[in-house]
Amino acid sequence: MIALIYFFVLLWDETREWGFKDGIFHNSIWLEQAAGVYHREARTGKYKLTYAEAKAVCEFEGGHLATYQQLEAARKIGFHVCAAGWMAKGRVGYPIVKAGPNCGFGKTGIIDYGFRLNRSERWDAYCFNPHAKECGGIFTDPKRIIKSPGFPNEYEDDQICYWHIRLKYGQRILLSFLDFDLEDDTSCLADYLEIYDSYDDVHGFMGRFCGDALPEDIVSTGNVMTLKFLSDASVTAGGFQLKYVAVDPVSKPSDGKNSSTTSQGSKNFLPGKFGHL
Ligand SMILES: *[C@@H]1O[C@H](CO)[C@@H](O)[C@H](O)[C@H]1NC(C)=O
Ligand SMILES: *[C@@H]1O[C@H](CO)[C@@H](O)[C@H](O)[C@H]1NC(C)=O
Ligand SMILES: [Ca+2]
Repeated sequence: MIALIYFFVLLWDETREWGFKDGIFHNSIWLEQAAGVYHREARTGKYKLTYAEAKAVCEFEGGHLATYQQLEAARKIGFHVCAAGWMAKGRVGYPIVKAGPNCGFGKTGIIDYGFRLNRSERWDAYCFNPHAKECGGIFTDPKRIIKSPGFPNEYEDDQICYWHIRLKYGQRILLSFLDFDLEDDTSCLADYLEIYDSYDDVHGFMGRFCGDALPEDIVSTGNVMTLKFLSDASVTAGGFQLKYVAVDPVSKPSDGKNSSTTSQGSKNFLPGKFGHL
């Protein structure tokens, strides 16, 4: 049931319309440009972390809760997340770069909920960790193999990896799974791989996978994609290996009329349509 809900929660929003800079689509976050600040939510979803839990999430990854100043420094270089999270000292807020009606009350800046008296309230977390993470990465190569940590050996417990793929504007990303074996449970709450059609793990949810069935190919709608792998505290498995390749824009043959739209916006996954490059 939960898995079903996940599959239907496709959160589209205006972030896809963000600008382009240096040929790169900037729609949100990013580690490489967010000065070590990043957003985390609980494994069970949005707004589930108490202050103590938020702190533990960041510390588990070798960092700590970001200060207001660190979050603001990140925001100034493009870090934008529409989700309130704990900061250091029990402050709560979120960074808004681009004003929008659905987020931040039309304001930009750190939307500040202040220092919370009740630390049992549940929010997300903003962590600060300027050091490299132990798994994951940011890839801009036109093709690449992505493996779970240690593959072909089993992955470890308590792993959190984010891979952000960012290709040239106009390109799309075709993901094909080569090997797949994660701890199996019906809702994929223990270990899972999630795919987002976005440069963050908030928007554009495309699927959550576990077990040993090889998922179908997945094609992004834009030039960015995020993969998130989590393992819980017990039971591991063989892990996964997948490859992505850049799909260049198709120059539209005459469809009868000149459509100004590209394939963008179509929510279809088109495995095989472009062939495997
Ligand atoms: C603190 O927040 C939690 C979660 O929202 C709530 O259950 C609890 O009653 C609050 N405690 C106080 C003292 O307001
Ligand atoms: C499509 O656009 C080209 C140039 O922009 C034009 O020459 C051509 O006639 C157009 N075709 C149609 C079917 O509108
Ligand atoms: Ca596990």
